[in-house]
Amino acid sequence: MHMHRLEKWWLVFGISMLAIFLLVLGTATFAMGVTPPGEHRHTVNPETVTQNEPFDKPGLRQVGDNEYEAVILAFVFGYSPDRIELPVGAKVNFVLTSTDVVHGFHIIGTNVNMMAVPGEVNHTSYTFKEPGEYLVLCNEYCGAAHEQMQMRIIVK
Ligand SMILES: [Cu+2]
Repeated sequence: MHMHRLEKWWLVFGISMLAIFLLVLGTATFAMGVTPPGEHRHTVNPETVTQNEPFDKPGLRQVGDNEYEAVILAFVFGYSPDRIELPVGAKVNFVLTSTDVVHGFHIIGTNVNMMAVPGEVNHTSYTFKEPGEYLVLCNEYCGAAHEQMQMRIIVK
């Protein structure tokens, strides 16, 4: 079989690139222990979630100097709690899950935008530097009264 010189080079180049890619991937995975973020998944059983810590007592608790943990349950068609009050400058660590279907958790005017997925716990943090009333909306269509699904965060 006759192969053109450029074809041979192209074949060598392609195979070398593949070998380098697999070498980099293999080194990162097995030698350096790099894993996708999904490795730190935090799961719960959605059927018993309301009986177990911390979702048996959703709400706000102080965990530090002007730092809070907000445990929030999303369900059709609302959030528990549906209102939290915070002092200005409070850092809030949100812990969120859903008891039924997929919901959204978007704090309007901020970059906080999470999904509430049954069986999965989502985390994020946000510092409320500006006083005001923050509206939280569900932005994953979840049923007939989806547009009524909301909560408020009052910062003063
Ligand atoms: Cu919803």
